[in-house]
Amino acid sequence: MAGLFITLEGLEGSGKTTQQKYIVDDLKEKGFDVLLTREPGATRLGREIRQLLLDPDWSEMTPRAEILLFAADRAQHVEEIVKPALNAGKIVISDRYFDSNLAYQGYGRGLDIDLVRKINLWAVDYLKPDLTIFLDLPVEVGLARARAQTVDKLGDRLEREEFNFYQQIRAGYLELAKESERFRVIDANRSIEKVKTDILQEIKEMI
Ligand code: T5A
Repeated sequence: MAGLFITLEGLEGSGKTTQQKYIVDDLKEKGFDVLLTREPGATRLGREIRQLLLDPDWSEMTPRAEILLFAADRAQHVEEIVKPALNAGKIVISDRYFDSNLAYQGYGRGLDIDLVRKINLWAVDYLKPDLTIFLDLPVEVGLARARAQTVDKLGDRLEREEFNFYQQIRAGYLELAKESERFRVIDANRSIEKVKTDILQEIKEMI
């Protein structure tokens, strides 16, 4: 495909949303055509799925159902938004992609990683990112940041999970990063400015 596909990964509160605008501004300034998108919920179907996934009322949702709902959102997202933009030569920045499924549902819920990977690769028609920026920080810092900005301090369905769930996710991301050359691990427990500088440097090198 003609474009470049960059994904942002990390725990709640790691700063993905905060950093997006700097990335987009920087790339646009350099003359690139950029598309910013996210998971779950970038498409019409995805917005419905997002409601189901984050609503605390769905406490009975099983891990397998959860994987498949995220994968369904992703399948629609790739076909409707990501692939057309890449084919048009754009740089696509996605806030989360299938590594979230591997980290949260695979490592976090303790499900078979290879199976979660297979489901996801099939769902996205084998489209892998060119570069994945993992914003790493201690779980307690991320959750404190995320909870400080939600009206309901208990948070959404996933934010109500135990501390240990997030520790497994963080360890899972670090494991994924070790296995794959497309990952860059950035210390997100620093000032917004410092994190921004490192992210922009990684993207510059990639381009
Ligand atoms: N999920 C998702 C799965 O389980 N499987 C999947 O396959 C997928 C795709 C999505 C949820 O779904 C899960 C993961 C999530 O639980 P979401 O609402 O999209 O939920 O939530 P998040 O992506 O987690 O978004 P957050 O807003 O919680 O995290 P961000 O975007 O990483 O953090 P951000 O930028 O909003 O920052 C949070 C706060 O911290 C401050 C910001 O100002 C903000 O107040 N901040 C900093 N403060 C100090 N220093 C810094 N360096 C800071 N950077 C940001």
